[in-house]
Amino acid sequence: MRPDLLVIGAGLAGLSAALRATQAGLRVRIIAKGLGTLHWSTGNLDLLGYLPGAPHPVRKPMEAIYTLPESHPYARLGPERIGHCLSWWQKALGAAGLAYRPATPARSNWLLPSPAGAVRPTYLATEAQAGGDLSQAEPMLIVGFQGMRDFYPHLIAENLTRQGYAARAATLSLAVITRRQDSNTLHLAQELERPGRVQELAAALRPLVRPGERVGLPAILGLERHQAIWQGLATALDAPVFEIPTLPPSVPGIRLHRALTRHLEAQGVQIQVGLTAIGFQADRGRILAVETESSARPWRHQAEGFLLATGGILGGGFNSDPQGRFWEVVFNLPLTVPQDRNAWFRPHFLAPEGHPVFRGGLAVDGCFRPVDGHGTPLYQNLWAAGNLLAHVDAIQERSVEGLAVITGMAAAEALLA
Ligand SMILES: Cc1cc2nc3c(=O)[nH]c(=O)nc-3n(C[C@H](O)[C@H](O)[C@@H](O)COP(=O)(O)OP(=O)(O)OC[C@H]3O[C@@H](n4cnc5c(N)ncnc54)[C@H](O)[C@@H]3O)c2cc1C
Repeated sequence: MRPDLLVIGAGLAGLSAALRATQAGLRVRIIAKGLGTLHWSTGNLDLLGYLPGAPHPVRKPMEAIYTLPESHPYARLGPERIGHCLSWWQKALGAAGLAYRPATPARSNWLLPSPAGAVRPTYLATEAQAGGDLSQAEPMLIVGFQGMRDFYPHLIAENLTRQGYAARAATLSLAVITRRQDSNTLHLAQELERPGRVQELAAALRPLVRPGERVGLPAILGLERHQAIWQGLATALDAPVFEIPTLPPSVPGIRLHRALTRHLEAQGVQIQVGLTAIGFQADRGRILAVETESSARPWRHQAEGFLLATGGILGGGFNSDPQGRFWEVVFNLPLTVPQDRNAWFRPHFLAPEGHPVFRGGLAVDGCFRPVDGHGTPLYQNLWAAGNLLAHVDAIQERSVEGLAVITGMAAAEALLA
């Protein structure tokens, strides 16, 4: 059946837009080349962690939004609308089986330990990661596993201690969880779901934990039965337990991805991964169909409205060539990225202002419709959201998930109006 809305891209922006549109009664279909980049993310929602050029994390992101340039998507929406989107999303995720917690005092950022022992500002934290709150005084015991790649408890504890947080480290044998030599975080999370494993892990941890300590572990505490495993371990240890996100594959990001896609599918949304959009058909300012690659001729997907959430250069929504040309791959929409390779980067790799290429993207109007150089919408029934938007460097300012969720929802609300 022809959908009311065809979403192109199954990352956090596309999924959040689909969630909002479905709950308003639209028939939604999602097509995507791949799964999106949620498997890389911490599973938390970063709203605004750093302001350009400022060395310290933002403590009050809603207040900091007033200092952003007018063209920034957050500045255009304003803190009230952003707050509304976030509480809606938090409720929807709760219904999908994933609980998120805001920090106290209200409308402030959590400061949580990163996998390098740095301080990571985030706005909505998973319950299991919130236990690492660095504003709490309880000392931390960071525990890793010998042979586990990319998680070094001594490095984390040393870096936290240097910044004034009470932390020490310990290492257990990986054999406590698995006999497999080449395990990644996903395998370990699945191993911990086997009967009896949590009790075995608690027995190995118990002699290490001192009274009053909280225990920080890599984020591997279960995939499907995460809540039961995390709480079961804390009960068995009689100590608070928290997760620290790891390098990819990131188990909390995978949990978020699964919760969202299952929730959408249960509401009748069709999600088709493996379809690469390569072109479109339009007539008199309206998109009629999007075309995807197939072995013979392109496959046409018709809908009333279209929402582009293909994620910019990292997600695959933009492409570039060695001459410096940068283009949007589905609708060939104009981009604000400098079309001269020499203008992409500043001379210093770690320039505090960031690099122009990362701030470039798709310019939209107040309703999230892509516009031409004069600010006029190019198509009446095309909207865009997520990391392909212009005037924001989401990785530098630590706003990746916030930008995806908030603009995804706001674009869906604009098309519903
Ligand atoms: C290299 C890298 C670094 C990252 N660093 C961080 C970080 O530091 N901090 C952090 O929190 N997160 C990071 N992330 C995670 C990521 O940016 C966010 O999780 C995510 O929120 C972006 O949302 P999105 O929906 O806009 O885009 P994406 O998640 O990128 O989704 C894009 C979707 O569009 C699809 N698509 C693209 N082109 C086409 C096409 N032609 N036809 C059909 N479908 C298409 C893709 O397959 C995908 O489904 C990183 C990701 C990458 C890849």
